[in-house]
Amino acid sequence: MAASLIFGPIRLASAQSGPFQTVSQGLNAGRFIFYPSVSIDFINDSNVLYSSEDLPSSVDLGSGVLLVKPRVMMDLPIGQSRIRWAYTGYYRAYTTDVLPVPNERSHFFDFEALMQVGRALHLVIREHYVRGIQEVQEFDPGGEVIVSHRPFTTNEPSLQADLDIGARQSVSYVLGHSRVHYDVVADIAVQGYTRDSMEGRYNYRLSMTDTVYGFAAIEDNEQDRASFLFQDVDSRGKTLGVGGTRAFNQEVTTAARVGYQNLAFTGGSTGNFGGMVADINASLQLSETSNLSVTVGHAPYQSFFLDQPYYLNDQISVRFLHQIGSSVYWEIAGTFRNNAYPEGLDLSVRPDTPFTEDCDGDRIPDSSDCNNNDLIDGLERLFCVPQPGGPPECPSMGVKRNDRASLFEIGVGYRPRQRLGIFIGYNNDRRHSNIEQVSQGQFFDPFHYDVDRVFFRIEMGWR
Ligand SMILES: [Ca+2]
Ligand SMILES: [Ca+2]
Repeated sequence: MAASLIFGPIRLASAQSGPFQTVSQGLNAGRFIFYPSVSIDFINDSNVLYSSEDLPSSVDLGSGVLLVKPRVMMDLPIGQSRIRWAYTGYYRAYTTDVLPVPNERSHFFDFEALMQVGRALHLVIREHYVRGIQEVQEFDPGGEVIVSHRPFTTNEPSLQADLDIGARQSVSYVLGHSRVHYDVVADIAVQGYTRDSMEGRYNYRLSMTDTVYGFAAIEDNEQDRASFLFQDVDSRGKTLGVGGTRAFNQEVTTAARVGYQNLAFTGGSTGNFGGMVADINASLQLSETSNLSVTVGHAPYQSFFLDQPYYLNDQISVRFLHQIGSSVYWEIAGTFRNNAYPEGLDLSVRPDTPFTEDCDGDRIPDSSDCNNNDLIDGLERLFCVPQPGGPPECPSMGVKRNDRASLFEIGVGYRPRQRLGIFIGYNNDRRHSNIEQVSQGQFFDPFHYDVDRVFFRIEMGWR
């Protein structure tokens, strides 16, 4: 179709987040192929702090943002093997002066080596490194953690070995490690965590593109909570299930897996989790000019909220992209999330509650409950309003936290030349919870935010 010639065919949205994704030819330099590019966004953001707008003290939280994203990707094909690495920087400057870091820098580094060893063995070595400030979804895909504008580091090396044991059958071994760490933990609940995982698969190839597999996985998660009151909640998980992938040119376009997971926790006062988990990413080419991608997830994610061990996340995302003529396209996307916490909010003093308050002012902590009402004073100040001559009013006491969040995006792009594109977009990112905290004697939803962004983007280079 002639319409596709200038723009290139609409890319199949990769099911895996795509640091190596390309839409056009790169620059050849000997055996190397380079993709250098830069994009510049001019953004009007209504709430850069993700503050609750229910707060009585909430002020104007909006800001202009200039976001410059340089990217360079290098591809080195060596026979059947391939080495790629990519760097993307996020350089943000704000017009507001309320942020702790006025000019933010984030750095993403990805490495991937696909190696064919002999006829039957394929090795994949990956590294995903982020030095981030805003990009909390890198380590909290369910959306509990709010952007705090504090720097963190994530480091995720992994190794995958696939061994063919016949024309259609193979076995895989996947070893993963994640380490997440915040530099400074003042006024945030997360210090970091370390996770190790191991997975074995038996794969059966149905066709050139489609593979189904059965898997067994174990993982070990060790938390660092930045909490004086609550212990770290560590977990060990076991999962059994089945999955399938569809791939074109080594890029996975559809991946689905469903299983049963058991999580056993240590630390905190909680039972274990046992239940279904699912993760489905499908990209469908509806026509030569339109593409639909759908993501569905159901999984427990670790929590850093008070003493909660995890939250059960359900989410669905849909993205539709449509090309009009040779150089114009538009897209629309929506994500809906529900996060359910297993335990009711408990403010009461327990046998293991540490001394946190200095009741008599001699600078030595005495108790967590100076007013002797069996509620931890630090939490009582956050969640309760004192009532004259009676117990305080604590509307969230015993309530199981439940968050609902949505993300809506719409935009139109124009690509007058292969190496130049512009995009105008709008997105809205919002969340509500059923928890009420206190500020200046008034109750408000501390997990509420509602962020509107309008942006204009220029993209240049080899992408
Ligand atoms: Ca004291
Ligand atoms: Ca108390």
